[in-house]
Amino acid sequence: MRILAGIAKSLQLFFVLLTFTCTWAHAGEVLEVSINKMQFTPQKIQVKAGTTVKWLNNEKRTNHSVFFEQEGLPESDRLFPGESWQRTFDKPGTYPYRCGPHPEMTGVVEVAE
Ligand SMILES: [Cu+2]
Repeated sequence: MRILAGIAKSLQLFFVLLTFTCTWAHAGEVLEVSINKMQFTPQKIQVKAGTTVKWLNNEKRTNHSVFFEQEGLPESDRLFPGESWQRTFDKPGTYPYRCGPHPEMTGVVEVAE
């Protein structure tokens, strides 16, 4: 019985920690945009302020980048298949972007309060 009580205590602690970790992770959520078939998917993503957006290149052989040209920011590094790049959005607003080598590939991040 002693051992069972010990296990129950450990489990309880485990769930308390799990709950705490999930709550904390929610504050800085990470959402993913897939890059595949010469498209950003979803093309328009709506997030809350404080969210990190991660772009993942799911192509077989094409490389892309994420370029917030209108903001005057530098282009991301070229993302080869399997590579990703991320940006955290702290301020509400509309953030259009495009792919560096393929200007016809566009997307937008809408950040709400
Ligand atoms: Cu591209």
